[in-house]
Amino acid sequence: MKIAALAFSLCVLASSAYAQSDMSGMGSDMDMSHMDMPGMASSGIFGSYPMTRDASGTSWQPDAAEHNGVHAMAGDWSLMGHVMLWGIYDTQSGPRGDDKTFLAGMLMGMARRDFGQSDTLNFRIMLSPDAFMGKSGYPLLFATGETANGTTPLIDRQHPHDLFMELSGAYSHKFHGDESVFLYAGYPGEPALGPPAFMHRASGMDIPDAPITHHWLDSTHITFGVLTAGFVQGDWKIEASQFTGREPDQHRFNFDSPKFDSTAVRLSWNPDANWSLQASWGYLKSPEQLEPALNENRFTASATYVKPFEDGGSFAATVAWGLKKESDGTDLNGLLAEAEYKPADLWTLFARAEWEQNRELSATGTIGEASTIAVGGIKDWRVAEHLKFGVGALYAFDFAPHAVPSYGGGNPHGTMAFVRVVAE
Ligand SMILES: [Cu+2]
Repeated sequence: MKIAALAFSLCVLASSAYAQSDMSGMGSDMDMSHMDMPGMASSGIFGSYPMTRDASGTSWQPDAAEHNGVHAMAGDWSLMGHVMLWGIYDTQSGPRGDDKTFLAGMLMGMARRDFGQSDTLNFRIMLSPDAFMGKSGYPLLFATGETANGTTPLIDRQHPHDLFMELSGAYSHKFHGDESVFLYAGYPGEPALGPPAFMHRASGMDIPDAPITHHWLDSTHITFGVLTAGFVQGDWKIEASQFTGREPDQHRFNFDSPKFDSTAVRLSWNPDANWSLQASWGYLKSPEQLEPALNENRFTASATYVKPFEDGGSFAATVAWGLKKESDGTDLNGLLAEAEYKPADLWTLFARAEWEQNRELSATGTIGEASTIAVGGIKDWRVAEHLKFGVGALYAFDFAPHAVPSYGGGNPHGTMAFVRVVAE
C-alpha cells in the first residue's frame, strides 16, 4: 500500500516535471500531424497514419481529434505525458442513492522510439487515482460490475479503477505504401474490444463519471494480461487479442494473475478525418469473480465523429451499442450516445444518454431496463502553458426499471459538482 502510494506520487511529480520542462519547446496546441521535424515522430504508433488517430490501447479515434499531451525529447526517445484529475462531490437521489466526495482520473506517460522510417517501439504507462477512493467506488445509479469485498457485487456504484491501468509495450513495422503490422502486450493492457475507453475518447474524456454501459462496451480497458496482433492498411485495421477474461479483483493496488483464456477481434475503419468506426467481438471466460461459471460473448459496434472549429472549439460525438450474450442464455443490450461541444477553447458542454438491459439491479435477477441522460458543463482556466484548472457540474435524469420498486417509484437523479486539473 505504501509502495503504491509512493509510486503514485512519483508519477504525479514526473508528470508535473514534464509539464514544466517541455524540452522540445512545442506547445500542445500545435497540429502534430503537420509537424515534420527530425527526431519528432509524426505517424501513428501502429502504422502510417496521423498520430492523433491513436486512442486507448490499440484503438482508433478520428484523425481530427485534438492531440492532448505534453511533449519532450530525451535522446532518441520522444516522450508524452497527459494528466486529468477530478475532485468530485457526487450525490445520487432516492432510497438507493448515496453521497461521496472523491478523486478520480488518469495519469499517462508514453515513451516512443523510431528505428528508421519503418519501425516504432512504444511504451505506455497509465495510472489511476481511483484506487485511493476506497474499494466500493462511488455512487452511480444503475452502474453495476465488479466487487468491493469479493462476496457482494457493486450495484448502483461505479468500481474504482486499479492503480496500474496500463503497462504496455508495442512494436510496429511499416511496409512500403500504407501497410503495417504490430504487436501489443499489456500487463495490464486493453484488448481489441469495444470503442476507446471512456476516459480517453474525444467524446467522453471531459465527462467526469463513468458510463453505466461501461461493462457493455469498454470495461476491458484494464485487463491483466493482453497480447494483440494487428494489420493496418491505410484507413483499415484488423486485430486480434488473446487476454485474461476475468475483470480486476477488489484489490486495486496489485496485479492479478494473467490467464490468456479469452479472445477478441476488432475491425476499425476511419473513412475520413472526421469519422472512426469499429466493430468487435470478444469471448470473455468467467469475467465476473462472483459468477465464475458464467462466460460471455460480447459484441460491440461504435461510431465516433470529431469536428474541430477554427477558433479553437470542437464537437465530438460517439454512438455505441454493446451486447452481452451470457452463457446461461441471457442477452443484455446496452446503448450509448455522448457528445462534447466546445464553443470556445476553455468551455465545454457535454451530454450522455444511455439505455441498458440489466439483471443485477433487481434482487430477483429479472432483467430491467434502465436509462439515464446526463448533461453538464465545464469552465476551464489556463493557469500555465500546459496546465488548466476547471470547475463544472453535471445533472443526470435517471429512469429506473419499472420492475424494481426499490428505486422509490419515481425517477431519481444524480448531481455532481467538480473541479479538475489537466496537464496537457
Ligand atoms: Cu473502467
